[in-house]
Amino acid sequence: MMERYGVTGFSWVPTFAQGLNRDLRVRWALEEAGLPYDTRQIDLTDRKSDAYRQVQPFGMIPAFSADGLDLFESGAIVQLIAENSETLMPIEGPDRIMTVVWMYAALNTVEPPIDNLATLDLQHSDEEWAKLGRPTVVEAVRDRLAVLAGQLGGRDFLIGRFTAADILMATVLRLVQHTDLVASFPAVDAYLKRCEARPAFRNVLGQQMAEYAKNMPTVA
Ligand SMILES: N[C@@H](CCC(=O)N[C@@H](CS)C(=O)NCC(=O)O)C(=O)O
Repeated sequence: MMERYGVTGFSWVPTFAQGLNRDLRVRWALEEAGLPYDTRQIDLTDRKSDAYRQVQPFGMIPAFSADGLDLFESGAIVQLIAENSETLMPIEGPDRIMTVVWMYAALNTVEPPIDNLATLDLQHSDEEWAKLGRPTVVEAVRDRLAVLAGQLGGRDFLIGRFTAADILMATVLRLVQHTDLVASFPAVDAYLKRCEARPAFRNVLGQQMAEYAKNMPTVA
C-alpha cells in the first residue's frame, strides 16, 4: 500500500508571510512527485505547545509524517521525498550528487542572508538596529545572487533539468519578493519565474492561499 504523507503548516498567517511558509516546499515536492498527502493545520498560537513539540521539537512548521515517523526540517523532508522520485532527483551519477549539493547551497549559503533580510524588513523595519544593519545584509544577499546568476549561466534550472534543488532555491528567493533584489539579476529573475510557473507550484500556492482566506480570523 502506498504511504499517505501528512504535512503540517499554520492554519493562517498574516499577509506578509503568506506564500512564504516552509511547508509550501514540502507540498510542492509532493505535488511534483505525484505522491498523495494530507495537509494538517495548527494555529500559530499552538506552535510552542507541549503536544505540538512532540512532532516538531522546535515548535515550527513544517512537520511531516511518513512511515509512522514524525519528521521535521523542510530540507531533510524535501530530500527524503526527492530520493524516491526521479522527477525531483536523477537516479544516479554526477547530476544526483549535484542536486544534493545545490539543495544544501540553497539552505546553507543562500537562505541565511535572505532570511535575515526578510526578518529585518517584514518584522523589524521600524527599529533603529534593523535600519543600521540592513545595508550589510543587502550586500550579502547581492553577493549570493551574483554568484547564483553566474552559476545558472544559460541553464533553465540549477543542474540543467528541474530538481528538488530548484524547489528549495525558488522558495528561498521568494523570501525577498518584497524587494527588487532578485529583479536586479535578470538570470535569477527569469529562473525564479520559470520555477514559479510550474503547474505543481501554482496548484499548491493556490490551495494554500485559499486555506488562509478561509481561516482568516474575524475581528470581534
Ligand atoms: N529550518 C526549519 C525552519 C522552519 C521555520 O523557520 N518555520 C517558520 C515558518 S516558515 C516557523 O515555524 N516560525 C515560527 C517560529 O519560529 O516560532 C525548516 O526549514 O523546517
